Order: sequence, then structure tokens, then C-alpha cells
Amino acid sequence: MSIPMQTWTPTHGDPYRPVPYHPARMPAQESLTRAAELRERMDGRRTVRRFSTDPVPERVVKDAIACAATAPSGAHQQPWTFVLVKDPAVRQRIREAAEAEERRSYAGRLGEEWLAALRPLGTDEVKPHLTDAPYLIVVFQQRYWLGPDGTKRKHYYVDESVGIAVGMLMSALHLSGLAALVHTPSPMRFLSEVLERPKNEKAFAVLPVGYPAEDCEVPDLVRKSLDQVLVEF
Ligand code: IYR
Repeated sequence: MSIPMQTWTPTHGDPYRPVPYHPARMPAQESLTRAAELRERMDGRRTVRRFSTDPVPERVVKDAIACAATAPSGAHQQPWTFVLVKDPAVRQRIREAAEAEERRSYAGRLGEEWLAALRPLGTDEVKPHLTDAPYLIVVFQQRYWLGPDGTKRKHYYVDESVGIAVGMLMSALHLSGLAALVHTPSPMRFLSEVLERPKNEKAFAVLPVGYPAEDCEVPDLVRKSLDQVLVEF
């Protein structure tokens, strides 16, 4: 297996240049086995909010980010930036800023209906995962393309594209043995400031990544069954 070393450059306005695509077809029996195994492994994923401070191999996290960056995107514009935060001092600043916002949220900004929806998850304004997890991946969406000379170009389906990439990131991390949480402190403007992102980028989510703490607990939740989510027509 090898991935070609290539550097992307903008393709805006280039002609269509198709290349053959003939992946070897997987025998149906193998597909069935793999799909069933994958389903079981994905069902074992849980959102974790109590992380061990134990280090995790950085290569695993970077490979997961590379997996996420294979996501399909509107006009193949790949409108994402993944900021990998390792520096404990920066994680501490992010935690303080996130907790300041969350205190306002939980003290009333969310409203009774939202708080009631969250109650079964046991969340609150204290966010130890932001400093305990050895890595934070802060995902930014590039709302538009910003050329080196300041030229702006529209990006399409940015929310959808980045959402798909985060889904693939979560899957890659889980299947590589790591735990993660999709955390969306609101508002998230402070992340652009702390991480010095350019003006075309907007924070989408913060993913603490690591191993669950030894005393990690998760809510006793039930997933919708396939029957409840699948409609056949
Ligand atoms: N951002 C807050 C609140 C929160 C909102 C939703 I929707 C969640 O699924 C979980 C939490 C927090 O992180 O606590």
C-alpha cells in the first residue's frame, strides 16, 4: 500500500480530466463479513468526556486526520483545516475560554428546553477533557478560499463537507483505538483568536482525543434500531 506524495494546487476553471478507476471488486461474502464486523465495531464507539492524560501515538492521530481529509467535498474544494493542539498551555487557554462561554450557556443562555434535552447526558460547564486529553483537534471550515494575493472565491456546501470529514475523523479515531468527543463550545470565535486562524476560517468543532480515563463513565443511552432509522421504498 502506498499513497502518492502530491501537493494540491487550486483547480478552479481547469478542464475535466478523467482517469480510469477500477478498484478490485470485493467478493460479496467478504463484504458481508466486513460490514457485519464494522457495524459491531462502530456500535462500540462512545463519546467520551473523561480522558486519561496518558500519551497516545501522534502518528495515529495524524493518520486519522489524513483519513478525514479524504472526505468528499463540494466541488472538491476540501474546505477544512485541522489544527492539532498539543501544547498544554494552549489547551489550558482553550479550556478557560470554553468554560467561560459554557458557564453562561448552562446558567440560562441555553434555555429550559435545551437544558432538559441535555440532562440525560450529564454534561455541565466544567470541561476537564480540554486539558486532560493529550490532543485537541480543532476543525475549522474555510468559508471561502483566500488566495495568497487576497483573492476570494466561493466555497460550496461547506457545512456538509466539513460535517462529513468530522464523521470520517471520528470513525478513523475509533477504529484506530482512540476515544474522542465532538465538542462545540458556543460561540467559538475565541478559537480563531487563540489559534491565529485567517479570516476565511471559522471554527466548526473541538475534538479532544486520547484514551478514556480509568474511571470513565458514559450515559446509559440507547441507539435507535435499524428499523427506526431505515425506510425502504
Ligand atoms: N456546548 C455545550 C452544551 C451541549 C450541547 C449539545 I446539543 C450537546 O450534545 C452537548 C453539550 C457543552 O459542551 O456542554
